Amino acid sequence: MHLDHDLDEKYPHRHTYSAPATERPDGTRRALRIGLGGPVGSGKTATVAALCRALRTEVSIAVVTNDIYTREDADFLLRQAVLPPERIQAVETGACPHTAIRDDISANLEAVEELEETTGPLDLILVESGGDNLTATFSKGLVDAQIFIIDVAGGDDIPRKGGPGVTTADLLVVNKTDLAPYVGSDVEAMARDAKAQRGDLPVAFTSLKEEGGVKPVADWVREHLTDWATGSA
Ligand SMILES: Nc1nc2c(ncn2[C@@H]2O[C@H](COP(=O)(O)OP(=O)(O)OP(=O)(O)O)[C@@H](O)[C@H]2O)c(=O)[nH]1
Ligand SMILES: [Mg+2]
Repeated sequence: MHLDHDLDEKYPHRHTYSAPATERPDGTRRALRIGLGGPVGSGKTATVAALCRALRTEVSIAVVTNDIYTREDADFLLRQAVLPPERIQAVETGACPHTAIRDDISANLEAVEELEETTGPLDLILVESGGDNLTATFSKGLVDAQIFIIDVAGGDDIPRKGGPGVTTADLLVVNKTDLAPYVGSDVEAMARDAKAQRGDLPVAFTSLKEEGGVKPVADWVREHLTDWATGSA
């Protein structure tokens, strides 16, 4: 009796996606997919908007947003006209945001693939998760790299608390540094704690209210795009 097989059929695995193919049918490299996650209100959409403005003349970009019941973030990006409308797709998760980026990624994969088909060839697709908690991370079947965004107003003990986003994201962003004096957050202590949690993994400090404030994140994305294009990522 094939017990394992029977169980597989009865309880199909939810993590059934393997890493997506990195090449298009014509042999060229598909778009680099970067996920942006982090707590509610930390500045994910503001970072996406600033990245689009910084990079849209250099590379071909599209965006997927995730909200629980609405299209708020996609509508914000449309109002801000950061990209042509056909390059912005909204996914309504209808459940905890991490479910749609980690457990059942089918709606997000569909959105990414549709963007590739209808607006491609693309160089970069940014996937913004709905705001969640410190445990939310993206499936490696959905994105090639992930950015975790926290902010100084959420409490300067967040890096010390760790969790998979803070500890393992390819880039940790500490946003809203302009607010640190007003909320009594110690940015240097956040940097020390982040270093202790992450070792050599990079951390960027941003204030998106300042002109060019997204530069450290944009530079990191540029580096990844170069590695991706040469096949070393
Ligand atoms: N002062 C200050 N405000 C910021 C900064 N970045 C974003 N904000 C503001 O913070 C609020 C939340 O920003 P969003 O970009 O919507 O945050 P989000 O992480 O996308 O939020 P959800 O998608 O709802 O989880 C908005 O009012 C932004 O204008 C910053 O660097 N400094
Ligand atoms: Mg948002």
